Order: sequence, then C-alpha cells, then structure tokens
Amino acid sequence: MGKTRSKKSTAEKKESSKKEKLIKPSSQKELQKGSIAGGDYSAQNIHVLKGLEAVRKRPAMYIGDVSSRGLHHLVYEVVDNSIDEAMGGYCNRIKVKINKNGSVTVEDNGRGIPADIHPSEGRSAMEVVMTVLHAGGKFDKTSYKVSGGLHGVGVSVVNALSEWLEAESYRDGQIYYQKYNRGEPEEPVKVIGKTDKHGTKVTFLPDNEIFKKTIFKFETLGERLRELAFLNKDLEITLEDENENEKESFHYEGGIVEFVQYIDDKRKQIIKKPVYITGEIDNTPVEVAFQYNDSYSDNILTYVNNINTHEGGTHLVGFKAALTRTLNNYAFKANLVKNKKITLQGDDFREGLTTVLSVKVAEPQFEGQTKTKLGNSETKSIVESIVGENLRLWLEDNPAEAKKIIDKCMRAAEAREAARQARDLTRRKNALEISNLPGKLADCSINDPEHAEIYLVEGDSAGGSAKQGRDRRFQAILPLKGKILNVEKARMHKILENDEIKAIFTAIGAGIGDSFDLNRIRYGKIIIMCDADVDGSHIRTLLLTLLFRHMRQLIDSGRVYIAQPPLFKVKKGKYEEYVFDEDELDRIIKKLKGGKSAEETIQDVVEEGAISMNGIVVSRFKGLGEMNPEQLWQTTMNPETRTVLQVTVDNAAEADRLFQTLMGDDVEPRREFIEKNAKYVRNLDI
Ligand code: 0RA
Repeated sequence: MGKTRSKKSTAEKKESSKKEKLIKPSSQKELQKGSIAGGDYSAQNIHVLKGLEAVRKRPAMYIGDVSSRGLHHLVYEVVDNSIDEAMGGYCNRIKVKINKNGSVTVEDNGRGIPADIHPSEGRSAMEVVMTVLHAGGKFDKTSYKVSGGLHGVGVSVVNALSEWLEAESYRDGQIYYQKYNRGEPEEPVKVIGKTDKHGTKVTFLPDNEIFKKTIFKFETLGERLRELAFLNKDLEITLEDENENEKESFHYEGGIVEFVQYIDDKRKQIIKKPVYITGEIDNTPVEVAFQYNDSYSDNILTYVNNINTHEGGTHLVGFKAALTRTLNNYAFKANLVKNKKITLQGDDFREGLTTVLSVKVAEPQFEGQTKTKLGNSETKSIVESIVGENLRLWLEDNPAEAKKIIDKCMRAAEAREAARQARDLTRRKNALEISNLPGKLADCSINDPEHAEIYLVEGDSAGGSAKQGRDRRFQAILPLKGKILNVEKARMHKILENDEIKAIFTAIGAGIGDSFDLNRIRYGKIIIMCDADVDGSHIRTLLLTLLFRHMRQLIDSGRVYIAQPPLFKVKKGKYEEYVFDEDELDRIIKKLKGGKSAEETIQDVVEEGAISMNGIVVSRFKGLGEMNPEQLWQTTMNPETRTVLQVTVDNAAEADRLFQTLMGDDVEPRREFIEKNAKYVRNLDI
C-alpha cells in the first residue's frame, strides 16, 4: 500500500523543541550578537538580496501576475504558512485584517516563527524564513505543507514585494520582531517585549512600484478564507476590513459536509444529507463528502494539503474507482437493477454528484499544465480503499437513501443510452470532423493554433461587421444566432443536438466533455464578443457556462477572453475618442469642458443615446452592430489597440455557485445578483 512515512510522534516533537531551546540565545543582546556572529553575515546578505532582487525583477514568475490576482496572492501566501501550522495541529485561529493604511495583517496562534540562530545560516531563523527564497517554513519533510510548495513560493516573496513588512513572533514568553523594507531587514531580529501567547503576526504593505493596484478586496479574500475554513473544521478564520467596517468569521464545525451543502445550496438534494467518509492509511488522511442533486453535471472538488487540484490526479482516480465499483456492486446485490439491458457506467454514478475530496500528502508530487494534478501513485489505492470500504458500510446502513442514489444512476444510464444514439448519429454525419466546419464560420488562413484566434460573436449583423473588419490571416469569426442552449439545464444528448453548440465545438475542434483534448484546439484564443446590454450579458454567461462545464481546460489554460467594445464615443470637431468605461468618460469630459458634472452627462447619454454640448458629442455604443467594420477593428479587434479580459477561475466552488445562480431554476437569486452587480460590472469574473 505504498510507501510508509511517519509523522513525528508527540514525544519526538517535544524532544526536538527542547533541543531548540538549548541553542536559543536567552537575551536580546546575545540574539543580536548571534545574528551577526555567523561570520559571513554580509556575504549571506548579498546572496539573499540577489534572490529577492530576482523576485522584484520578475514578480509574475513567483506570484502569477501583478494584477489584482497577484496582489491577493500575497495574502494567501502568508495565510498558507499559518495553515501549515493548523495542519500540524498547532493553530486553530487565523485573523486577517485589511488595515486603514492599505496594509494587511495576518495573525495566527501557531508556534510562532523560531527566532533562534539558524545553524547553517548564522542568522535568526525568522530572518531566514522572511528573506531566503523557499526557506518557507518547516525544515523537515514529514509535515504536510502548502507553503514553499506549489502556491507556496514562500513568505520571503511577499516580503520582497512589499514596501515594508513587519514580523512578530510570540514564542517562549518573548515577542520577537523584525522589520524589512522591500525585503531587506532594517536591523537584526530583536526582542520587543514579553507575552504569554504564542503565534505569528505579519503585517505588510504591497509595493506600489510592483503592483498596478494595491487595494485588497474583502470579497476576494473572503472566498479563499471560507474555502480554507471548510477544509479545516477546527479552524476559525476571521476577516476584517477597517476601511469598510466589514467583518466576517469563517468557522464550519461540519467541515467539508457543510462545504458540499454550501456548494449545492440552490440545488435540489437527492438524499437527506451528504455522505461523509474519513480514514487514514500510511499517514495519508482522507476525507470525502458527497451529495447528489437533480442536475446533470458533476462537480468534484479535490484538494491536496488544502490546495485545489483542479486537474485532478491519483486521489480523484481512486475516488471514482471506489464509487463506481461500490455502487455497482451494491446495486446488483440489493437487486435494484431492473432493466437488465442497461449496464451502469462510471459517468452514471457521477451525474448530479457534488463532492469535496480532501487528502493530506507529506510529499505531494504535482504534475500537469498548471501543476495542479496529484501524481503520487500510492494515493490512488489509499483513497480507493478508504472510500470503497466505508461507502459499502454506509449503503448497507442506509438502504432507503441507497435506493434513491441507485435509482438516480439508473435514470442517468438510460439517458446516456439515448445520448449515445444521438452521438452515433452525429458521428455518422461526420459533424465532429474538422472537414465539416460550420458553414457560417469565417475561418482564418493560418493553420497554427497558437497564433490563431476565434471570435464568438453575438448576432449575424455584428458577425458580418467582424468578418469585414478582422485580419483574416489569424482571426476567425463565428456568428451565433440568438441565445444558445442553457447547458446548466440540459443533458448531454440535448447539448450535442444543439446547432449553435455543435458549431462552437466543431470550430474549436477539440471535442467536448470528457473527450475534450487541448492538443487538438484550432485556436489559441477564444474571444467572446457580445453587446454591452442585458441580452449580451446573458449570452456571454451562456457561453461561459458552456466553456466552464464542458471545455473547462480552455479556461484553465488561459485561452478564454472577453472582448471589450467601447461604451461611448466622444466627438469634438475632428477630435474623436472611443471610451471604454464611465471613469474614463468622466476624465475626458472634464478635460473637454467644465459645467455639467460627468455623472449627469453619463445619465443623459444613457437615457438619450447621444448628447451634444458645446460641440462635444457623446454617443453611447449599445450594440456591436452600431459600429462599422473599421470601427470594430480599431476599438475591439486590433491586437495592437484592443483590450481583452482574460477569464479566470480562482475559486472553483464559487464559480460553480455563480453559474447555479445565473443559470439555474431559481429566479430570485439571479435577480438579486444582477441587481447587485449590473450597474458597473461589465464582465463576469468567474
Ligand atoms: C519555521 C519553523 C516553524 C514554524 C514557522 C516557520 C512558522 C512560520 C509562520 C509564518 C506565519 N505563521 C507561521 N508560523 C510558524 C516550526 C517551529 C517549530 O518547530 O517549533
């Protein structure tokens, strides 16, 4: 059953912390002396500064990007260190606060960063952790950890990208402190007081030389912190924004069971409450919760050491194998299979399935395009055996619930059979072959997917303009008529029968659903171009739903974009400018004339379509169709001048809930969402 790894016993832990005490300098003076006494302190420092310089030179290599996403990543990085403490059982409280001055504080009640002299570095361990790349946290390999791992580039990266950072460690009765400027320590670690608590507090101000925007969003942070709280049921995480007077506490005693309920809270449940299974083999704790709902898609979220492994991996394979085998065996044993002509398959057991699977692995191997696929082979059989055995027992103990599940799977199998017939028909017609590209596709001339792009355009008239305006060498246009099918409410065979959807996936050329193959895509960029009105936003959401549910890899590999047509045109004599948002319009109007406030002007434009004052004409672009081909090219399609928004999924659970809200049966939550967001949101950040 795979390799055995041992976690340190409590006694061993006590032993090692005792040893640590022996080498710990007892007074501040000694500590300071010690910090420098390594002999080559300055030599070490040069090495360190080179490392941090590399981070400042290419921040994106370490945190993904320097947009809002990268900015929030800084907080997750610090929190990950606290999560490591929580996973080790040393910490049950994490406080995150957005401060008035724009900095963020993360405080935990873990063991505190050690401050004694690091044996090989000759400096305080705190300084090493905060300034050496990948020094991350623990110096042993037996604990499960996030930091220094995948996301975890180490808290030193946060330090390097902060104008300043202050670290405090509460440990052995002392408060240790160090401050850094752009990663460089101001002075050695010092003791600034006494305390009887333990833990770590890190406060940092992101460097505005590095980040475009340095404002933290409560909502964004809240989503990740909520996810972490679901995954660690003993942990309480609080989030506070001093500027907005907002505060929220995330603490879910039900853990991943509550997580599954949260994900599905707008869907109809098939069984009373989620099945919950937990176990541990070879120091690999496994936890899984699942529920069935009346939808047709499956939604399996998998985590390794609290990291969302959205490319799946061995843990997921083990879970699926156990689910299929165990439910299938039970169905036959309990004599629940009435239609002998139909054989149940893996997919049938996953229709309408919502699952959270969380495992802890001491030395995870991450693979795949985005390094979010677990590779450790031993994990498969561990998960398979824990889930298989416990699910068998649960089914025997809960026959009424078990029957509901099996009945649901039988219905899925019957529908699959119908879908297969539909698909066979489609195949026979060769519709999936590239030789059979949709008639209304205006393809590009190059044959190189990395340089080719396709615009999915709302409406035939805008499609016509786009066809005339494009650069036909590398831009393909696929006009879409009206609203495409809502895949959130349709089974696979319905989806495959739909002409618009068929046109989309034939054009893209990589298949659909489980058979989707990224290597076969015909375009490197998929650009959605819709009108800036309610219908346009609905069509965009329908398209995003299709891509998210059935061609998810396109989104995960960063290939899906949303075109940004201008909202207004400002004209004064020969001067002409396209304006993309209301702030920009505000600035331009102020520049061109005083008088009427920009807000009033915008209101007038929105109501009248166009207004004129002192020879300034402001007109509003509503539909893409209002632009002629040349304008469309200039403003929206020319790669030199256009802006396109990349679609990203930071949080799979939240994205799933968003699509339920927008595309599901309930009208009320959808209306609420649209009312809340419609005014300013031009794009959905899923
Ligand atoms: C190095 C070693 C140990 C803990 C930490 C770092 C640590 C870092 C951070 C950052 C934020 N919160 C943190 N909490 C702990 C292990 C110390 C030991 O073995 O006692």
